[in-house]
Amino acid sequence: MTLKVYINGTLYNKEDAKVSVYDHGFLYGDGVFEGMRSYAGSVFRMKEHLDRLWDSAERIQLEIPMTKEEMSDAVNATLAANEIEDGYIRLVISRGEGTLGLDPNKCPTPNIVIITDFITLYPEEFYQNGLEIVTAKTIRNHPGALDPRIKSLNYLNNILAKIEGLAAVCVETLMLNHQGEVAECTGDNIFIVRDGKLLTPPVEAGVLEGITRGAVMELAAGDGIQVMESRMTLDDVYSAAEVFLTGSAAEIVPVIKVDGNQIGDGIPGLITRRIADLYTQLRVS
Ligand code: PXG
Repeated sequence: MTLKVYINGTLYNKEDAKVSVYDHGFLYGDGVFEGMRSYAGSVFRMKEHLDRLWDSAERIQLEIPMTKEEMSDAVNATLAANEIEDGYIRLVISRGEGTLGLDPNKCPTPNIVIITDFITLYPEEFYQNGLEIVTAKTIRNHPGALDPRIKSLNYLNNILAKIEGLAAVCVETLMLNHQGEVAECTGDNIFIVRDGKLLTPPVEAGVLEGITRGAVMELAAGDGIQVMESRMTLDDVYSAAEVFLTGSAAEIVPVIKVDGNQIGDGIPGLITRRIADLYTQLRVS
């Protein structure tokens, strides 16, 4: 069966799902997006994702021409049309078709795209044995340039960081902020365990407020694991007892080596395993 893609209220076959080359999302990266997961046919934390999407859109003064309820219905209808139970959903809102100049006012109508597809997770081996990551020279966006809280279509600096990581044969790459503090990875948030406590950089350190990150903070607190937002350096990461990454696509992935430094015993730690178990229970509940 050909996958169907939603564009502005209509479902198109994947090969016919197209937007204009004059779309400012294509010309300038002018737009916002979301990446969500569905488990057993229902979208995990859709409300939080839509809230973040609307928030991102507002921060770039892009008005989404539908309600959150309509969007939620459209996402569910697209999943159902494709008979996807366990999948990945990419929501893209671009500024829309305009002229060759930057002026967003020349783009009268945003384009709304919903892609639902099947997801390839990292190989099982990474979940069992942990990942090795490196730190990129490319930093996360300066909040005064492009606020990292905005999930914008401009992912070029994260892509540059990813290229650096791939050159070191690492599937994920750590990024610092403009102050040299640890921020997050190219598509995942980071947590460390120190003295039995879970720490993750605050949003003010220049990170995307991950939905998975939020879920993990709730799960930890509910399980009696102390969790705190805290600014951190690379040395804090190198000397952590455990490190793991969180993201909608990756879920919870243990990290066992950062820039060549072994983390803890070099195997996924107990708190990481506990959080991963709790997350597995939560996503299907
Ligand atoms: N930080 C950044 C910069 C992200 O792009 C996350 C953290 C995790 O957020 P959630 O809400 O998913 O827990 C993301 C996630 C991918 C992929 O293929 C991931 C993201 C965007 C594009 C692709 O893994 N965003």
